[in-house]
Amino acid sequence: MRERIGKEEALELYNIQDLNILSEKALQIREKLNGRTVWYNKNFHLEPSNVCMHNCKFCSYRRTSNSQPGAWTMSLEEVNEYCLEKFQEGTTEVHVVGSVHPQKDISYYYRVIETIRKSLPPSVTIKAFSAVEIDDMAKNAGLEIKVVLKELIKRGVSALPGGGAEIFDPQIRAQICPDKANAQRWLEIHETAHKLGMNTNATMLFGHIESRENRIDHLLMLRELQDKTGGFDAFIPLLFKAANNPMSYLGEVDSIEVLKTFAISRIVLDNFPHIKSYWPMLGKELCQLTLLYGADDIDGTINNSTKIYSMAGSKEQKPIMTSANLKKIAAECNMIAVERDSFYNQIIKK
Ligand code: V47
Repeated sequence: MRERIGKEEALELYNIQDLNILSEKALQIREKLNGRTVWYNKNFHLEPSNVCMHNCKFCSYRRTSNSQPGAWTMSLEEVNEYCLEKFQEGTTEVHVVGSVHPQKDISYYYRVIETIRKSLPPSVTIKAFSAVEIDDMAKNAGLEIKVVLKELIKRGVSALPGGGAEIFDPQIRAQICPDKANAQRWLEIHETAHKLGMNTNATMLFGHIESRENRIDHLLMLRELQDKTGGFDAFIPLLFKAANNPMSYLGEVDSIEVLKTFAISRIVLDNFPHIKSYWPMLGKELCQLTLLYGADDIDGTINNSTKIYSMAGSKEQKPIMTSANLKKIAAECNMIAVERDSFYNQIIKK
């Protein structure tokens, strides 16, 4: 059996100059877990509002109130209309993530889910709310996390996205997202979800003020929870995009650092079945390259439904892909795109 990689060894991987070595190591693990498969799904995102009480310095999407230019907050009617507009034949997932609206209480979020459930066929999975949103819903309503998650499940939520993790280190968090759920709370919410039978994802926002050591510590904390629960499906390294936010002065890290971070994530997170490469943030070309550095999932068709990354300067200003586009990305890497549902079951066409 392979020895599990430790912190010092993981950090040393960053010093390898020959990228082929990192690619080879990551591909070995990737192939064992996923063969030559590149998973994708037919999905769209719903971002009910961008008015947020939190003040994350990396965020280009947040507005402080409804009256600010560029702010939106959907009524339930608008949620319904939006779902009907974005749903396409074969859509299997809606990904819901937005903001913590200072004037909306938990009943708004419950009703958003109830509205989505009524608008879309029962076969569509609702993957909803980051741990940060759930934390605030619970605190503001004076409820335990377990209670809120059970209420969401009752209304149709069956998976959690991985947002809000950023970088777990408290000193970095204090500088980039001082006023939201800390690492322990983020991990507790995912652990509770896993115990209730929900699958969840995990993310890491990298390429800003964090060190490589902060990244490795973040990965090791996720690996530890995964050892305990086995409830994570995918890990998604999110590259900091620098336009239109208070951290713009930092610029962005180069593609080599991105590829190294993907490969090292694949190597360290030996108990995560999937590493997802999110093309609306990376752009199609870099996303394709990450397939050679351990990624096995390229998210989905999106149908021009997310603004978080376009507002932060992604080159994908209107993110949309067909199954044919996604298949081409995989085929050009000598891999095979396979359509999946939210739980990584292959979709078999009748
Ligand atoms: O937590 C915000 C990130 C996340 C910026 O679970 C930024 O399948 C880069 O979690 N540059 C939300 N990143 C999105 C998210 C996600 C995305 C795709 C798939 C899944 C999944 C989850 O977006 C936030 C934050 O880390 N983010 N602003 C920015 N300027």
